[in-house]
Amino acid sequence: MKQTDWYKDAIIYQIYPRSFCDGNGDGLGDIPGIISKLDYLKELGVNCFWLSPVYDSPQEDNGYDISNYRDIYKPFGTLNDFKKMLNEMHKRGIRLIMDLVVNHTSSEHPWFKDAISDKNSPYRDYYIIKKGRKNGKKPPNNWSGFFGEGAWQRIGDSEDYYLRLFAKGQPDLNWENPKVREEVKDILRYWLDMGVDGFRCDVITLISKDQRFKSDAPNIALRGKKYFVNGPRLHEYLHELYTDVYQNYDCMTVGETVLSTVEQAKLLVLPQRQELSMIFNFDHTDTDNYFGIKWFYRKFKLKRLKKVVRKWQHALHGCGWNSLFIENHDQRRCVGRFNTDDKKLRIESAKMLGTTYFLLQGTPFIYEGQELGMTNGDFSSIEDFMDVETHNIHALGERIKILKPILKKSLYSCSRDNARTPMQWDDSEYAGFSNVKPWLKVNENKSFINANEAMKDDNSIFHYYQKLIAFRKDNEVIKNGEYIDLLPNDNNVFAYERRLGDKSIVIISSFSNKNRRIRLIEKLNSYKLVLSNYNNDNDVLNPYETRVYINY
Ligand code: TEU
Repeated sequence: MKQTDWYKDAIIYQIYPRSFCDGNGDGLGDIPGIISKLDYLKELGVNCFWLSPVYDSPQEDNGYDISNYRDIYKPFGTLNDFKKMLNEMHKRGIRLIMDLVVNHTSSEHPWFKDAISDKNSPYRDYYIIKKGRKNGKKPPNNWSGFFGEGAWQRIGDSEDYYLRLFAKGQPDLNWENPKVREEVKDILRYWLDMGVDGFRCDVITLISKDQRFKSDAPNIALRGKKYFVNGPRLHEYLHELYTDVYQNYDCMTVGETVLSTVEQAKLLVLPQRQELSMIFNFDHTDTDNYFGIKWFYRKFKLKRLKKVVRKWQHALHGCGWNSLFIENHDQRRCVGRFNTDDKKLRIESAKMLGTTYFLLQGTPFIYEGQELGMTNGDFSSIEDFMDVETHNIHALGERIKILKPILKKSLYSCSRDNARTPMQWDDSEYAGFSNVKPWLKVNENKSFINANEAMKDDNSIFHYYQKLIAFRKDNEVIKNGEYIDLLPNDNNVFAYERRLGDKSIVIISSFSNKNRRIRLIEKLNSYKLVLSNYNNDNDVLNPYETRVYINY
């Protein structure tokens, strides 16, 4: 079967299974829970899902540590439940892409267990195992990983270490070994043959490592990244997966391309290169931190956001494909972020942020709960957090004696658990997520932020997203139009145009909690207002007001 580019018309909803809906009363979300909510999601209007990992796993990193790529984590359900879910999704005209985590496995994967229990194991070369320096007293080089720790883990009291760019239980696979690549292809075929529609490829830009394994110059974080991000054989590997697997299915791939520049990204998505369908870039999520490190908070500036949006919209226009997102399971919630910290204006600002990213060129993703304007968690102690990264950073912060209030503020506002609190379905004790105490603390604001309320209220964020989705569908200007930044130097109002031939759409969003005059009102004489969060058409923008105008 030949690939088509259906993904350009997709509106993708990300489900984080642990936190979505508990169908069997154990406090953990699961597949039966997801099935029970498909009609809600159909009503929202999305036509594709990205499901975070449901594979068998010891859950050190909530499933991003896989111990069996062909089975489901038991508390989430069975393979039969999975097939039923896929069928129910397809029946509703909704596709499904799986999370593909193949930079690393779990340390509980039988390959890894075999590899470290026997030096002659055929699986030893599935991983990156090297002798340490100084007779094994020091790791093979000075690389550091993503979760605030060194990148090497000593194997027992031997002289050998394995590479792990994330948690201890996430050993990196050795893609240099052709057998590893064949295993990955078999896994892909297994799920594609079952009927899944594609993959979100976890940290895919890390799969090729510079084989010299040299130490790097001292660096505040991610020492060695020039040797393990966008490594020498990355494009070759991706093209190989494409030719041997993807091209035989009508599937799509979206790469999580951490730390990629536009030049690198173009190489990944130029269609004639046959690597990935689209990529996630993260530049906009770094507009409120220093050095690309989320823990180093920096006051947000709208001009910075505009600059990265311009860069990516222009770079891929006509030659590749962007994905659009403001939330996912690793990011904090968008309400309260990007200057929208005025709690009284949560609904207005959620709609404004939604409009601003949704009508850019690319495929929009909505993260569970975003359509309700869910907020960061209300955690009261470090014990409330479950995320391995959060605990590592906490330990690191204490070790290097970061001032307690600073460490606390940073952890509480940036922890990934902010996005992982149980989905708020109603105002009952556990928010309708479960009938027992959930694995992570339910946010108390479930009393007024919940799906039940949102469905009843015509003015809810949910219904606003419904309109955004309906407006995007079948709209050629949004899909293919060029991007023009109308006010590049304004630090309060984001205004852009999408233009295709003589058709034009203008989006105006205020990122300010004060009234702001619109400077573009003359341009808009021949336009009509089609969507907004205030229903106001004069020349003053209310706090966080957003408007969409068309000229056709
Ligand atoms: O994330 C990769 C990644 O870069 C993040 O770990 C990011 O650095 C971090 O979340 C910033 O706080 C992917 C998955 O999305 C994430 O959930 C996994 O933990 C990680 O890979 C390892 O598989």
